[in-house]
Amino acid sequence: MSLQSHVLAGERAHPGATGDFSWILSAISLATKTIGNKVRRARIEDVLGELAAENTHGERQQKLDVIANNVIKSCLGSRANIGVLVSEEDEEPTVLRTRNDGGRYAVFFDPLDGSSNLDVSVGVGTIFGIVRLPEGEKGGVDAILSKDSHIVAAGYVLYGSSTVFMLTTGDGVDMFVLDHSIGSYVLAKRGVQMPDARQIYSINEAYSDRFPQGVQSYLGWAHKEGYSSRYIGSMVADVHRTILKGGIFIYPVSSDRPKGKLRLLYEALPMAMLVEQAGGVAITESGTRILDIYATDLHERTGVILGSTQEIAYFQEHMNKSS
Ligand code: AHM
Ligand code: MG
Repeated sequence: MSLQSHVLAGERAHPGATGDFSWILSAISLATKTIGNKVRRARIEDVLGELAAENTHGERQQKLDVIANNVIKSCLGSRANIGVLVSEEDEEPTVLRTRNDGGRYAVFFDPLDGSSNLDVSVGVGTIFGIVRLPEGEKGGVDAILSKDSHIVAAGYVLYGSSTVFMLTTGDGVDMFVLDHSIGSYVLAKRGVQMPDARQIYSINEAYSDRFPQGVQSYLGWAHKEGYSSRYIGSMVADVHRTILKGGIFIYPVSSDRPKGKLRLLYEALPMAMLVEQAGGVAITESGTRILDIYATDLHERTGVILGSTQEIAYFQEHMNKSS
């Protein structure tokens, strides 16, 4: 079954569905196929490497960050039910239309996460979350930061040895793989479930000395227990492995990054929704459920700990003991 027919079938099963999702998801599907193609051809088309300029967060942008951002914005920009687009690459949101003019949804995205790995052909990905905007007059940033906005779908596309699309609309996680011969995402697994336990941790351990005491204590314990370490440094690839094989992914706050590195709206929240829908847990180091955090700033950062239920329980024991 293709992604398109899967989404349409899901909508048909819900009386009163407006077809909004199929419109938005078909735009995301088209955008990610285009980005995947660019990623595969990047060396040939000479679009690897950094741009001379930094983005608004003071980070060096890769040429492909900008290309991927433009692709998504042009695909989503034509969908009449989208009110606002929020991208990691743009300081300001793109406001397309107000809620009263039919802009029922906001889409958050990181167009090309892990892009600094592109030069060495490591898997990178696109992350997105779809948020239903509250009724009323509000539009733009106010609507997104309102406590009445709810994430209703999330997903990522991993451009790896195969191109994988993981999607949740709140009813489990489904995995699609791009069949290049027909140009469609085809359903590979319905109802993906994360294993409850697996002795693998995924963290940039070189920063250990700067992590909170509880994180250091957890790592010391995991060493003694014989855990394995797997860290690609590309969130989509690390989270994808964690969902399929189990284990724990940790990007905590640190003394030099007191708010963490990863972004709440377009990295942490979509991944948290996927992980929970796959039967896992997604929290901050203080134990707050990521899906319960409301952003106060579009580009807000947060610590991210997600993974198998048992592994998160072990992690929390160490955090609680050290607090
Ligand atoms: P980016 O959005 O600028 O690509 O940064 C996010 C990436 C994640 O993919 C990954 O988990 C993390 O940065 C790796 O950071 P570090 O190199 O500090 O381990
Ligand atoms: Mg990113």
